[in-house]
Amino acid sequence: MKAWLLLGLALLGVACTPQGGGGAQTPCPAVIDIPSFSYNPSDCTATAGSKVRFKNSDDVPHGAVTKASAPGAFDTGNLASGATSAEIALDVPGTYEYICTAHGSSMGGKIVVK
Ligand SMILES: [Cu+2]
Repeated sequence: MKAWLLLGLALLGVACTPQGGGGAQTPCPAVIDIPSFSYNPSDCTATAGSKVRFKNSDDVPHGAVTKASAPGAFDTGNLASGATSAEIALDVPGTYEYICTAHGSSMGGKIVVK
């Protein structure tokens, strides 16, 4: 009985071991969508030199502006419902944390540029 319990715990331990580490890394799409007071995807990875746009699919204005910690700055300004931003060049590697131009840090996301 006790041996089975130990075996079970050992198997559970193997099953819970992270594979590869670092967690899920979603590649950034060409357009990051803003469907409803959130970014989709809100956390993605891009290659240095690539470009991204933001599209507001919500029915109120949203946008995206980098925090001061970002290695490069961007600011889409407020995007009206249905509007898509200009292309944003992601040239400098690092973590670009951003928040909403209209709603501040209550909406946020990040792009990791490698
Ligand atoms: Cu917003």
